[in-house]
Amino acid sequence: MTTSLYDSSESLFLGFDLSTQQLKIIVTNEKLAALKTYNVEFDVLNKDVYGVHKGVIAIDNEEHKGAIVSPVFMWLDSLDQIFEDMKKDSFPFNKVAGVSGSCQQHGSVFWSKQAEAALAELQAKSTLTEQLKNAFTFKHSPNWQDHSTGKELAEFEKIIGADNLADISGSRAHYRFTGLQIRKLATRFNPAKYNATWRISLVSSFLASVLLGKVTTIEEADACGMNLYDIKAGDFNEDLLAIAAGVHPELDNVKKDSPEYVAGVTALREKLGKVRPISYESEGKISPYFVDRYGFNPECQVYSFTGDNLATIISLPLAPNDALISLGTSTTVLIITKNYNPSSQYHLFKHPTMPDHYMGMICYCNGSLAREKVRDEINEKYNVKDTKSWDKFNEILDKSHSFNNKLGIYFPLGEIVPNAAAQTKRSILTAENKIVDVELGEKNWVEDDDVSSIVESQTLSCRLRAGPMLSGSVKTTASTSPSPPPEGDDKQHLHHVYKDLVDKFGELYTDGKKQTYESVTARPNRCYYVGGASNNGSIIRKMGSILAPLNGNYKVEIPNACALGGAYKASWSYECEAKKEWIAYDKYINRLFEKSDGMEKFEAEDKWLDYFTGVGLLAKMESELKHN
Ligand code: XUL
Repeated sequence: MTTSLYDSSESLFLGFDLSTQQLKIIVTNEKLAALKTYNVEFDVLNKDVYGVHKGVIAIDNEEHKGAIVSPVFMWLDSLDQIFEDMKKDSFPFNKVAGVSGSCQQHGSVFWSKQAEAALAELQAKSTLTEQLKNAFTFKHSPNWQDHSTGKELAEFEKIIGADNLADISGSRAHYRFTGLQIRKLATRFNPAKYNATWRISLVSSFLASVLLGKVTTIEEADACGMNLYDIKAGDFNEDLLAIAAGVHPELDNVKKDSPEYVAGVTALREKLGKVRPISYESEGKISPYFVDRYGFNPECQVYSFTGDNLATIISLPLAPNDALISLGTSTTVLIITKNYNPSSQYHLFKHPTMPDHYMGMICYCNGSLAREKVRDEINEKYNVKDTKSWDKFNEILDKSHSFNNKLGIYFPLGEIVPNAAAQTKRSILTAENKIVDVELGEKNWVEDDDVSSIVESQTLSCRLRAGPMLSGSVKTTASTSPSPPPEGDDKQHLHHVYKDLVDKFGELYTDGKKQTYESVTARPNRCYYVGGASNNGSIIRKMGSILAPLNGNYKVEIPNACALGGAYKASWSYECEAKKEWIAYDKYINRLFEKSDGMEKFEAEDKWLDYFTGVGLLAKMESELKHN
């Protein structure tokens, strides 16, 4: 008898990841072991039919400038294809106890009135695409890279205001957010097709719906990427629905409470369906189509699917106040928090598995590109032959142990956070506490200063913006330090530090909001570093010394984070259902620490107090930046 990879697993779980360029499935078991992955690339799947490039179609005509879409049928074909591949690989579908997954955020799928029956009657003998060909009103789904909704963005913000919209929905208006995309379709792209739409899903609830054979509810965490959902009220916001539906009194010449207004808002509410609060409960059993065609166990449960960034945070043992810092082309910071402290400069979503928790997301444009420019400048100065080498940059960075009252802001691209034009700004804080702007080559500022400055300013920006999201933590030393001072002394000391800071710089504002004692003195619990630059030990050690988390810095390598998050969500839900109780997700996922696959703790000096001056200097420099 041949032994299989799956013999020692009691139950299997599938984590889907429907991203921009591919559909991936990861197979895990009840012990959270990742056993195998499968994937289908959209650019090679039915190339002649879909003709996508990097998974999307860019439409560049006058009317829809900046539109970027994905074919819905391509996703359906990829689902049949991936299961076909797994079947060929003798995958034991009958052992799958539960599925969940992660999907690109913000995209929407528009179901027609024929969808309900078509989904319910799927037959194993033909494909999803053949049987669902009349199930959609729009055959394309707007992609998160879409920029065609400038008009709608202006309209949402004119009526609601950026900060107010962030207060209600967790984010100010963004081109890609679903509410703006819906308004575009409903008012200018194709009102007839919008009106003919029976239901609207996000990409996450679309995939869950296909697997269930019925249209399911929108998942609450992913709903926070729509600019429509009132997070505190736990319901769609009527004003925002009216804008999206094209019946807003101030925009669409429709009287409030007129039949047209009521019908417009009610129709959109019905299309979106109810949002179910965060839950571990199953949405139902897998559709007989997948049982008959691929051999799934008819008892296999489908748990709600969520957005990809949300799935990423549940792929790691993240606890409240932890931060995940992704150092790619752009820098993205994800924070787990209990504080609902919205800002127009970042996003807040509900946490997908921990009720009363949120995920904060800060997206910077300028990440590795800006650091590489400084590296190139250094390599040129020192005639380093290998122009892409980080050795000299790191050697200089390793020598900088504390803040030297010099700071630079490096934005080769216009920046979102803070909202500013492309520029470079270098400043020195004098002994008299004056901030003096300098150019490279002036007042002792040499190329070497740019090395520490860029890592410092990028990290201080995260520290400043993470502060309001974190729950106040008043400790001056990390718990790993040899002798942490007692709480009382700690508090007193911090009050002095804070007072010094305000004496030096005055009150601090970030993105128009006042920083408080609590926000400036909040420290993250743990920091996790992922993505390209997390492989540079000098950079992450420096970042770790400035952010100085209370319980350690970790470098992590998780190539399938989104899919894994989906699979863990499925196995956690399954275990909660079996025990009939809510298992705290952070406790459940903590067993990953025991395995520590791809997770490596590293030591960094604790320079948290030392960098208070840097915090003040950066806040002041940011207030002087040029805008477009
Ligand atoms: C997040 C966003 C992207 C997509 C990528 O707001 O737009 O990260 O989710 O799939």
